[in-house]
Amino acid sequence: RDLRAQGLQTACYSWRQLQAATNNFDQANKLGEGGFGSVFKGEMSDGTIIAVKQLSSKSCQGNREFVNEIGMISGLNHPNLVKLYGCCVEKNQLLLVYEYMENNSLALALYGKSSLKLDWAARQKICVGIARGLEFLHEGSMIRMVHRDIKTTNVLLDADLNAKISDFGLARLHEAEHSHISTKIAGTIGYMAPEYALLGHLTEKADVYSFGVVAMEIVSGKSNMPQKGGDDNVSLINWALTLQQKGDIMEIVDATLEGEFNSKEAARMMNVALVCTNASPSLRPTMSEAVLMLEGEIEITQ
Ligand code: ACK
Repeated sequence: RDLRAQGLQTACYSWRQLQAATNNFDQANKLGEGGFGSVFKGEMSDGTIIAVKQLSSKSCQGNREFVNEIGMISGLNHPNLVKLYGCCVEKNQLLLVYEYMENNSLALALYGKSSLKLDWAARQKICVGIARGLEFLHEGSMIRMVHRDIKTTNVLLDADLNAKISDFGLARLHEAEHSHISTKIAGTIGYMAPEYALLGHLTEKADVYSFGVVAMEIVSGKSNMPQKGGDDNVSLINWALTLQQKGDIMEIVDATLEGEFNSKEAARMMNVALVCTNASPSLRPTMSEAVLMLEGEIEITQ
């Protein structure tokens, strides 16, 4: 009812269809779990492989994010955004149906046990892909949007290692030309822009900051997620800034890849990461500038 009231246009799947596709939500088909519930792999009768996100409980928060996610991305089409095929709201269930991403999340690719070997070319492609997806969200369609929760677990990789942004549960429309003050701060520690985390100032530049953290992780192979019991949430950024001041920023690059190191690509990604994580939002580039910087089309000025 909610969805129709909002005039949302998205394909509706029947419960029976999704039950058949996932073999009755068999645990063997479970791709993983998030704060919202579980994700299952499925195959439709026409052979399309899908990922089905099932909301675990009917908590108000989850419900709101579910409806928000449909509202935000139904109809958005971009090669660097995970495609929402549709949803199912039958039998008191809330299910979202997405295109299936063969190579799981970027976090898993970087830090998982059976991590993919991502060479510099792959890392550059992933970094540019995320930047293009965000550029599209910010300025490429009729609506302007802030994702609010860009991090390595919310970037998924397809069979060809194309990066696509997922999880739009926290996304917000950019309502005004000027920054808007958010009363409820939501996002992930380690990725949140300081002006947003501390003051609630939400603009596209908050996503630019989170993107910078992700870019730094892609280059360094090190996570910026706070460690349990750790006391420094922004260790990676602090480390990079210290190295930058000393003039040896390249020390941060992933040691396992140093041998096959393409210094131009890695240096560019690292420098983009640094401008994007500038403490002052006005000194961060826009995402279209970041794309051009990554491609070497414009100079990076700190
Ligand atoms: O890193 P992962 O394997 O990739 O673990 C998470 C888990 O579900 C919870 O979000 C995976 N996941 C989410 N959406 C998709 C999708 N469209 N295709 C494949 N895996 C997905 C994600």
